[in-house]
Amino acid sequence: MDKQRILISRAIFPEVIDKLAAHFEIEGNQADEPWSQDEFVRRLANKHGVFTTSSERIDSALLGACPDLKICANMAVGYNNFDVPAMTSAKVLGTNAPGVLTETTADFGFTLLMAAARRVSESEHWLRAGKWNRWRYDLFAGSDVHGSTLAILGMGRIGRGIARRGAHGFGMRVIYHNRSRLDSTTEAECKASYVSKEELLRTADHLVLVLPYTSESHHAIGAAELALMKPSATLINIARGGIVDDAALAHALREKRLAAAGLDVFEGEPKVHPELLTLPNVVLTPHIASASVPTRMAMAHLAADNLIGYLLHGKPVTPLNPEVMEWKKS
Ligand code: 8YV
Repeated sequence: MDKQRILISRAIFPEVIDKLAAHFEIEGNQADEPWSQDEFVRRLANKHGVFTTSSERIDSALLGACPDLKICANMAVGYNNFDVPAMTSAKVLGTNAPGVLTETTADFGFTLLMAAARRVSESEHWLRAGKWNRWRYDLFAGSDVHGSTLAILGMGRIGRGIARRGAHGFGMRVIYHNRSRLDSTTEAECKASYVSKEELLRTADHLVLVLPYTSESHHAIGAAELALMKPSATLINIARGGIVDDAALAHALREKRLAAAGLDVFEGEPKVHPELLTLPNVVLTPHIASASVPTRMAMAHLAADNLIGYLLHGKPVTPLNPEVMEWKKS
């Protein structure tokens, strides 16, 4: 029997390519060329599966042009790049990569929190610019992390990882808001108390965003929400661009309505709002929260295992729309 055909849309670890090549006929993109959506669709038109990152969009137009497609395996826990209802209608399975990146991403949430609160990037730039000629009592004095109030918006796996770090490692008081409240055992493990979104914003010393991006969470933090926050507070976004109104955030940071921010994700990334680039009180990183070598490797292997599991055995590891499996394409 002929091997099934898959597209790997971006450069990826060679060992993951080898693993997939043992089972499939592969078209890859190890040169990591930026493909237009048309180019992506053209290459996918005769494939049975695709390995995606969150940069590739799976929508109904693409699905209509790819009649053989059975599975899209995202190397990401977030899947706002997938139109899941359209995939379900087209009998195309979607899979994501949950679990394997939880702790690494929670580590990075804390990295940004510490860096923003203690003004790490700002002070390093100043030092490198040769401006350090003497000590001063208030030199880059920031806000404390230990013992402060850690507020988490979105309390999935990563949110809970951040809560545990804050409560157990830094003696922080942890509050959270989520679509649904956690059970009391999980709340106790995380030492986290459920509050309304308004109380979360008003009380936060450090607010960390870890919620998925959907039409409801678009601009969940805009000018009105920022106005509720303490001027001494910090805001950390490791979730998705578009959850924060970046223009409103830049304005609040410039006006010192908010002390500092740490951002790993941006509206329209890799473009960054030009005003954010000019502000000293924001730490900016290029969507690297899950980027430890072991974790990126685990994410890539999980996406590959989903392709192999589904296309060869009908058993994906982490399906998003498992109902598709009942009437999958032959
Ligand atoms: C990925 C992420 O690195 O998993 C996610 O949802 O945002 C990141 O961990 C990125 O999306 C690449 O696919």
